[in-house]
Amino acid sequence: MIQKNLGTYARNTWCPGCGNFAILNSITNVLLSLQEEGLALEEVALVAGIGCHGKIVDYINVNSFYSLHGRTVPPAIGIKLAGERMKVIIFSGDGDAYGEGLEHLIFAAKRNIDITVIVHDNRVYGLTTGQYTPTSPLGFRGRSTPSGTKELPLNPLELLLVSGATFLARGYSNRMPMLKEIIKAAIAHRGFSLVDVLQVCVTYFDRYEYYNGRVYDLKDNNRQDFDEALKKIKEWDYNNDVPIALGVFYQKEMPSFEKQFISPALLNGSCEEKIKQFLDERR
Ligand SMILES: Cc1ncc(C[n+]2csc(CCOP(=O)(O)OP(=O)(O)O)c2C)c(N)n1
Ligand code: SF4
Ligand SMILES: [Mg+2]
Repeated sequence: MIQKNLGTYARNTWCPGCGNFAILNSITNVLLSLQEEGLALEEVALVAGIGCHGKIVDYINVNSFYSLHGRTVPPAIGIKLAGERMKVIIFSGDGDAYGEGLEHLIFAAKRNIDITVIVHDNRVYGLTTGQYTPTSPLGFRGRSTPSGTKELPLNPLELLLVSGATFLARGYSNRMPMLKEIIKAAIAHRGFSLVDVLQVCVTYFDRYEYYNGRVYDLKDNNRQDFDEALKKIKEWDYNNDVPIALGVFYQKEMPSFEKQFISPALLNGSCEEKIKQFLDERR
């Protein structure tokens, strides 16, 4: 069935000005354009975490699954293994993906399963009103840290690159045309893809002014080069006060996990060879 718009009857409860609107607009636009290119929306499954971000699936008229907090990846893997043709797209928060659910994310990257993870990285627990998360900067003052956090943030892209992810990008909710392009490329990628979206939470951690003055587009970077990607990813460690790159840092073609269950041909030497070659290149 061809759908002209993907709106639902659900009342939107996000705060006015929230960066989640840009992600909703971008993914809706991307899904409609993929439909025009021949994708059947019945073959798309959205998986949501728990948090403000998770409500996104209520606002898109496509099959979806609400997981538990931090548990988006296991149902997404299940859907993909049960239906190899499915496009599985996760919407997760920074608390959800990088805190509670981090171990699942690492294993999904390690396996290179063909799913897309879009992280609404507002660097705060939005739904539970302002506690700090793994990407909150040092000294972040919120409900659980009134005198400021005492620990440095995690750089999730660095961790996922070394874990084996084959597509890693960063977008920003206030750069929507670019965000659409990045999300479309992530969905098209065959393998594990993750887009860390700097999604501003206007209520608990308003960073519009900060990001607007610092973001720049990655241009002419060699996406296939692991070392170059690592260097660029490490440039901004989610804490230091430097320019912040947006775009695709890394993209590499590799056999994906689910294929190995459906194609006996891939279980023979050729698949192992490709994995070995991939690892050799990274040494
Ligand atoms: C297992 C479990 N732990 C904690 C919670 C409470 N909880 C619900 S949402 C949330 C934080 C959400 O933060 P994030 O993932 O960053 O999403 P955001 O609201 O910022 O979009 C927490 C701690 C829960 N529902 N389940
Ligand atoms: S609390 Fe923050 S993340 Fe949640 S809807 Fe409001 S602005 Fe958006
Ligand atoms: Mg959050």
